[in-house]
Amino acid sequence: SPPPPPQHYNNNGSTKTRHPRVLVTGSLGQLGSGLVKELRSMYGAENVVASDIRKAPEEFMANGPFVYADVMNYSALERIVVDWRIDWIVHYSALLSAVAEKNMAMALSVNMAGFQNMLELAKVHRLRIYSPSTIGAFGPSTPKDNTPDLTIMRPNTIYGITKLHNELMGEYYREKFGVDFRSARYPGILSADTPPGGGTTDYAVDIFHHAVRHGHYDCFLSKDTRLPMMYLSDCIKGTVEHLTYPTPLPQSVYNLAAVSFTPEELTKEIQKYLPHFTISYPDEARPDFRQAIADSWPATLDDSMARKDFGWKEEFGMENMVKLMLDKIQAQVA
Ligand code: AKB
Repeated sequence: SPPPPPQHYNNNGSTKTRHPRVLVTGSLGQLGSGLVKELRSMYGAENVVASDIRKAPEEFMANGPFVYADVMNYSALERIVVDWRIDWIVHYSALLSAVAEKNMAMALSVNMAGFQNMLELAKVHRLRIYSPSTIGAFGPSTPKDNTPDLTIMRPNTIYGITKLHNELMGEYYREKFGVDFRSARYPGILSADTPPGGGTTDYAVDIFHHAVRHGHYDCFLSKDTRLPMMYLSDCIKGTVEHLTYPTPLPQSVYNLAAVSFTPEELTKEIQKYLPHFTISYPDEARPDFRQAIADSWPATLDDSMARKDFGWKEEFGMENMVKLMLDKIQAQVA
């Protein structure tokens, strides 16, 4: 089985070990704040530089360095890398599927040009770079069930096209320039404290808030739309295991999965705790635009290579995830 994550980082072959200094972009998003917290607990607050283009809440600022980083501005990014002596980048800034579909020009800039800036910085400054991909990188001609890492990839959304482009560019930079590029295809991520940012899987978070607050949810996907999902802490755990693995792994990009469910199955699980909860679905003749996006994605993922190569294993299945989401949201409301 894979060795545990390193406690120290040996920079440039010196015999002295020290913690890596990590820059996290998009750190105010659904995933960024949790990852920053975890990395700070491992490496010390001063070694994890959080960044975004919005002002951070006070408590975020108090917990360690936070800087403005526009992923479109190469020289400003380079200044951060140099000034802070950055070793690793975790690149989270991106427009998600639903928002990207409505803002094509911005999605191309942020998702592709922004990523390209980070990749180039990784090449020039010999940085490790972790940038997640997504189930959205697959497309309608991809086998839907137990989708493997290596398969047909013809995404038909702007989000998917930009993410697949990034996977290929990362692999190219690894092959050509020796950049330590790492990526995982995330499923939909469920979290109670941080809201998702405009994706197709967002229904699986919204449903809990509506169930607890209003007892009803108007779902934008059809009841039998099966998609891969994961609880936030599992996603952070898998990301940290992958990011900190001491050597480059056999593949640059891995599928990462935990559970798969439909809105109807999720509703039934919620109703075990909230029996009066009701849900409605769109009229089949007039589907929401996100239905076509969801229909082009896998229903279940094969992530056996991540399990084999870096020991990935989720803690949360459907039952404990639903219970925890409801407990957390009920505590927010009380
Ligand atoms: C989205 O729905 O766009 C994201 C994703 C699956 O990448 N959550």
